[in-house]
Amino acid sequence: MCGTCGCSNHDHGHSHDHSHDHSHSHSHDHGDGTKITIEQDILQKNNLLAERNRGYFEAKNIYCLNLMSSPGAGKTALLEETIRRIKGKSSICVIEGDQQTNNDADRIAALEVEAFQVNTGTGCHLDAAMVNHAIKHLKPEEDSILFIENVGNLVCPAMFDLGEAKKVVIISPTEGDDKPLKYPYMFQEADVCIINKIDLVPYLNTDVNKLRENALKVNHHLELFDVSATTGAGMDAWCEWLLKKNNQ
Ligand SMILES: Nc1nc2c(ncn2[C@@H]2O[C@H](COP(=O)(O)OP(=O)(O)OP(=O)(O)O)[C@@H](O)[C@H]2O)c(=O)[nH]1
Ligand SMILES: [Mg+2]
Repeated sequence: MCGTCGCSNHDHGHSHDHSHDHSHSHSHDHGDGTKITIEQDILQKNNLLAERNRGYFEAKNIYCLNLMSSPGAGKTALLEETIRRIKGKSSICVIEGDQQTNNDADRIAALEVEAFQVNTGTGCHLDAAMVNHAIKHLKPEEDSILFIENVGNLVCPAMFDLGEAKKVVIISPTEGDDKPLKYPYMFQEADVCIINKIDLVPYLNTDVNKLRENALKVNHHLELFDVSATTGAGMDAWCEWLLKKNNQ
């Protein structure tokens, strides 16, 4: 929970044109002054709504993946390359989370895939209410894949269940090999870890074996993929996994 940055305190006193439902965040002021109670309230409310999202996805056989990483690890680039490869094989739509801009939704829309941009303003993660709002607009088809690109942040998104089937953390070697140890919650929560920008490894000091080891040290259940969204290396294995899971 972002108690320090205060991203759950949406009473930031200005109006801005973003599309998510703030109702989850206005119930904090219990007057008892305990942050723990507030955090429990927010997470509990989020979890209830996440279960509703999950029920909707299960009923319609929508395979929902929550992609998370630090800013710039390549979530959108990975999505673009994934979409190019699987577009004819599955119906797809995308929820894009960013603090500001429609840039990422525009990048997805350029591939003729429907995308809904959620701007979180000062918020540094998506929550289940925002996803619930977005799916009412997107109306994903039955038997489809719904990708959620979370706000670029290796910390807070790990705390918020969105109702997804799988959480996917994306890490790039440019970030160094120690990140799973420094930001363990994200890696603990994730089901899949994609090491992107593998094409840059020859130019960096990062030890990718160590990066893998560190990720598995935090969570030995992680399924690992090495990919380059730019060169396409490793993309076949990732897309194969994705389509196989979607058909299960
Ligand atoms: N060399 C290389 N560059 C990549 C790769 N994937 C992404 N990039 C570059 O990394 C930069 C960031 O990529 P994005 O896809 O915008 O990253 P993001 O995680 O979506 O960023 P935010 O949404 O802002 O958090 C861009 O300049 C991409 O071209 C890759 O596999 N190899
Ligand atoms: Mg992006």
